[in-house]
Amino acid sequence: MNVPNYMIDLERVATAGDDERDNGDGGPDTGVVIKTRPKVKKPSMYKVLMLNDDYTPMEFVVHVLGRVFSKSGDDATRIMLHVHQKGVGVCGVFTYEVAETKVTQAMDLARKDQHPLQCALEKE
Ligand code: TYC
Repeated sequence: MNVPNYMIDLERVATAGDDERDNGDGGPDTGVVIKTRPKVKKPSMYKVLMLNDDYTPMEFVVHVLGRVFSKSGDDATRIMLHVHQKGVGVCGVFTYEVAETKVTQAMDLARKDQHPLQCALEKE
């Protein structure tokens, strides 16, 4: 069965009762557990990008970077200035669901204050 790649595939853990290991004595199969190597793949990672615009106040962008992306004041200011000067910058790299949640949180804060701030996801 296909499971998300960050989960251990439990079907790969078999007991003697499940397969050809019945010894034919009619008694209960003994509970020998055969553990195969768990399938563990690294999840894909996604960059959260922040885009420049002409209207969102610098102070508000720094606030969002602190609140949503847990950046220190210095890091938040550095990222904000990078975006302001280059047009786009990276706020962080996360698994898909975390990245998507942070985009939503940042843009919800902006929308509440009527700022046009935009964020986007980019697969690494
Ligand atoms: N360019 C904006 C200004 O001059 C500041 C800003 C920085 C806006 C980063 C958005 O993602 C952004 N007020």
